[in-house]
Amino acid sequence: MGNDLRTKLLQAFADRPNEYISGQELAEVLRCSRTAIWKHIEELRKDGFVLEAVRKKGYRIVEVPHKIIPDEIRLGLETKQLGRSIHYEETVDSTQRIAQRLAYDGAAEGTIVIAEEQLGGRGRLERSWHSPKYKGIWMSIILRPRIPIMQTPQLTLLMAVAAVKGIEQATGCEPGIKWPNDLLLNGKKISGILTELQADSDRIHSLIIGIGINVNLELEDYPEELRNTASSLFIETGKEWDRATIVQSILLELEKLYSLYLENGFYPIKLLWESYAVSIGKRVKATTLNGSFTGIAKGITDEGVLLLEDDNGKVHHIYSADILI
Ligand code: BT5
Repeated sequence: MGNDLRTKLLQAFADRPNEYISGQELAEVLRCSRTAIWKHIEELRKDGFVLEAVRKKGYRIVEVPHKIIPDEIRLGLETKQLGRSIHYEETVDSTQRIAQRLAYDGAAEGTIVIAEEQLGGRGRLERSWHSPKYKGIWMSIILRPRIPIMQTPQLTLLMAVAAVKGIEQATGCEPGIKWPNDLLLNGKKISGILTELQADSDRIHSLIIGIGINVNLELEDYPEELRNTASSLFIETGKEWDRATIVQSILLELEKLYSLYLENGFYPIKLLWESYAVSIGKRVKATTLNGSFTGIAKGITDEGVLLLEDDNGKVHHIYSADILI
């Protein structure tokens, strides 16, 4: 019933483009209360519609939400394999979960899952990833590399480099990488990467790389607790960006780096990663499941492990942690 009203409301606006329609009139045409109209207008706003409200005149739709339509991604996509198969949804719990299922069912390498909104977007260690509708890139990519399981962290670092290069190509902004998986712009987190594995003891079946990029989020789109640490391309540049273009350039960069990696190993990726890293050479605090360590981040190993030298000169190998610079 509620959705029915929403459809009728949108139809009423579509029938009279650019005109203001009063709440009273809408209520009469749709045979409902003005409160119901108001409630649906608020819902539309949350979903990315821009509605203007003028006293004594009424409401008018100024802008409809921009979606990432798969055809838009395909048009102008220069990759051979990555993103050639696109699974697109409006609302999902997590694109990772869908990609896991597709991978299990045998989806081709390079298949991507992309959604306008995630209700249960995840970070590492079951933390949540805030993914509001139409505002960001919430995407999972299925890869099937033939590499030893212990090398999988390298793919997270590779993805971070691809994302930096892709964002730079599409927007001119160059984010820095904070080990292992955060992209920062002016010190704030604009993107995070989550790599998950389907494997048995000696073979990787699939690697699901999830990436969240805050593209057109405004400060109000974040919950209070993220406003000091998170940002978006829109907040940092004052411009709205086309998400499909960013997806295309990231997929292209990822494809190039991935084949470089499969042919030549991690070393060339490591050099690139180090050139974008913001934490190396600095004093950082690493919080791991086994406690916290403070010291100088010396670099990463050939496996992608962080080397942290504490105040006594002891070097710790950090496999997974949250880093405070
Ligand atoms: C990450 O975890 O940064 C990995 C995020 C991966 C998200 C993508 S979206 C597509 C795919 N589908 C999924 O379900 N996930 C992937 P981590 O390093 O654990 O950081 C998580 C922390 O970042 C949270 O605890 C918050 O503090 C913060 N956070 C949550 N949402 C954020 C956002 N949109 N922007 C910036 N910070 C955020």
